[in-house]
Amino acid sequence: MMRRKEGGLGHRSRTTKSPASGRARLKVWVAMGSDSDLPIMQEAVRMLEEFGITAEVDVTSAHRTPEVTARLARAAEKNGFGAIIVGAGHAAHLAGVVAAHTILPVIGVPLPSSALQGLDALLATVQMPGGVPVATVAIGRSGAQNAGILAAQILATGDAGLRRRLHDYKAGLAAKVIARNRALKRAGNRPAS
Ligand code: AIR
Repeated sequence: MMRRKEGGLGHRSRTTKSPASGRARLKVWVAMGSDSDLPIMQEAVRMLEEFGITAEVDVTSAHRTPEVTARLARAAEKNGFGAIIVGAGHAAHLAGVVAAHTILPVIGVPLPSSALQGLDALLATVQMPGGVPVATVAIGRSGAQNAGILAAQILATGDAGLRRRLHDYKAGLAAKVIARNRALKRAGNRPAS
């Protein structure tokens, strides 16, 4: 299971081989500013697991452990990661700081942990200066979920098996909506109680 040690490497898992290509599969690093962020960031991990992607999770803070954050970000490429998901709340500089130290794609998840309900984190994460991109998703749980899917889509550009799983996932989403619409019609257009 994941350890939630600030600054230390959290959940570790082995590098797996893609049966199709024989190449080492790329992992996704999931970093967050505090263990209080974990209940929401767990959504990103859940999506990655659904697509069979290995996730490693760390708590590391741009403000409280700046050196550790820089070291982990610099090491990510050689440690076998293909994409990075970063969640933080308040004055959320973590995604930008990680992006400053790596050429891997960084997905930022603004978290609603402050009195401003994530609007502060959204602006801090999305408003990056030219040259240092952070692909920012929605505030909170949907954002964390989409960050997991987006990371899978990034890795899928080089992985046919993962592309198939993403096609299946999309087909599953559509099937659910169609089934709900049928149920609504059966219930005479009334919501199920
Ligand atoms: N945070 C931690 N270090 C820098 C920032 N911006 C954020 C965390 C969390 C919030 O501050 O990402 O959302 C509150 O953290 P805590 O540890 O006080 O619960």
